[in-house]
Amino acid sequence: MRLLILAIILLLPACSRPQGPPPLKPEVLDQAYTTALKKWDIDKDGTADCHDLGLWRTGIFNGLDINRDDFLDQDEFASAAWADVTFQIVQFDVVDRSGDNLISRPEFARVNNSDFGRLDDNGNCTIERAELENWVREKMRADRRAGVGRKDKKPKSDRPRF
Ligand SMILES: [Ca+2]
Ligand SMILES: [Ca+2]
Ligand SMILES: [Ca+2]
Repeated sequence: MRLLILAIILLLPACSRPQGPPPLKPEVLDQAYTTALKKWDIDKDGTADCHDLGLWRTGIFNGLDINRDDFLDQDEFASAAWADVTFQIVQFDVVDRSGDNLISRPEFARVNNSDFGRLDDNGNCTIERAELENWVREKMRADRRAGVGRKDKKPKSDRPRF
């Protein structure tokens, strides 16, 4: 489903109609921002940034490092895709930049997270409200094209998912 939405978003510029941006209620944006912070603001300082991303990755690394030697071998890394969808695409050999057949903490941390990267449009390592607003607009536009909800009716749920 996420892939379908992404595909629709990617196809949008090719078939966009000349119309203004859809109206976005402040409460919808607030809710989206709250949801994003709930997921990404690990240190609870009110901002979702790369420091949070580092903390999040450290937690995943700790969970995967079964023998606690501060490295991930191929067996330990095998479960990484369950914890972070990024690793469904990024394989062991790519993460292991030094080629020693072990993944160190810095090697693991330097792989960008695909979900965070998608939201952080300007690449400044912080998810801002404006970026989230753009994302919500795109998602609503995609939903409308996919026939989710009706123009004259309130959609079943205004809660965007990440
Ligand atoms: Ca934070
Ligand atoms: Ca290990
Ligand atoms: Ca940003």
